[in-house]
Amino acid sequence: MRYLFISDLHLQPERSDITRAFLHCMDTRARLADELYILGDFFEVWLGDDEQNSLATEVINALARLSAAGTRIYVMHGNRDFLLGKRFCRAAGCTLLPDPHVVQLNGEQVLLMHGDSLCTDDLAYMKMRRLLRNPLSLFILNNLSLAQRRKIGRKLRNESREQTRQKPSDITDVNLGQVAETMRKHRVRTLIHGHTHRPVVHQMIMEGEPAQRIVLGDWDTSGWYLEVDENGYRLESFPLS
Ligand code: LP5
Repeated sequence: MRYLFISDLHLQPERSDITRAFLHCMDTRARLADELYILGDFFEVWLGDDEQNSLATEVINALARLSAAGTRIYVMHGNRDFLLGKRFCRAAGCTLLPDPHVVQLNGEQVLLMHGDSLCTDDLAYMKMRRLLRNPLSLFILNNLSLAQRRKIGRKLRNESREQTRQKPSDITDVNLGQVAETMRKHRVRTLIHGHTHRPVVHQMIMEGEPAQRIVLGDWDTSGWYLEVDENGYRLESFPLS
């Protein structure tokens, strides 16, 4: 079986180059995959499935075509698009995965996450995450008008942009103790996540055995994907033009 993983595309009307690269990827590389996994922050900001614009329509149609062509599609929430819901998934022909989620890839149990919940040294973010992601907040957010959500979303983005600039880079990366604990808890030797925008394959030793943490890249000056098949794991990038 062949699997394709992407995350952190941050699709937005202002970056038509990223949208073009994504659509091309869906019509080419993704067609060769049995399963496509989108591990969060697919959109720059997703304010709810009632948000209708030409970008959303184009993306939904591309996913629906891919799904109809036989590739199973799985989507996980990121910190920018956790309001992505059932209506989007139904239209796009994809399945929403919980975070974390364990899948079996060619016989190996592999843990999939967006990655933000591993950044436990970022106390201000952790506090905000707990506040926004509890069921009561989600209920309230989902029942606000689109205009109110837009206003709050803009405020959060601006505040986050300002604060992230001032945070030391080790604070905004994953906590390695949290990584080890999470991998142990789920009994896996491979973890795939995005969020930190630091794409690399970390080889590690866990309990005397080889293990790996594969960090997907964000799509900005380059596009990134991870391909998995019988020959192993390949993290690849290509220039965005
Ligand atoms: O996204 P990224 O990688 O740049 O930064 C993240 C953390 N920031 C966020 C916030 C998002 O960027 C913006 C959220 C988009 C809105 C989603 C839609 C739902 C909106 C609700 C609609 C009703 O996730 C950033 C991390 C960084 O990753 C690295 O891990 O550091 O976290 C922060 O910057 C959080 C700040 O430290 C704390 C912010 C306090 C916000 C106070 C806002 C007050 C206004 C609220 C009005 C109700």
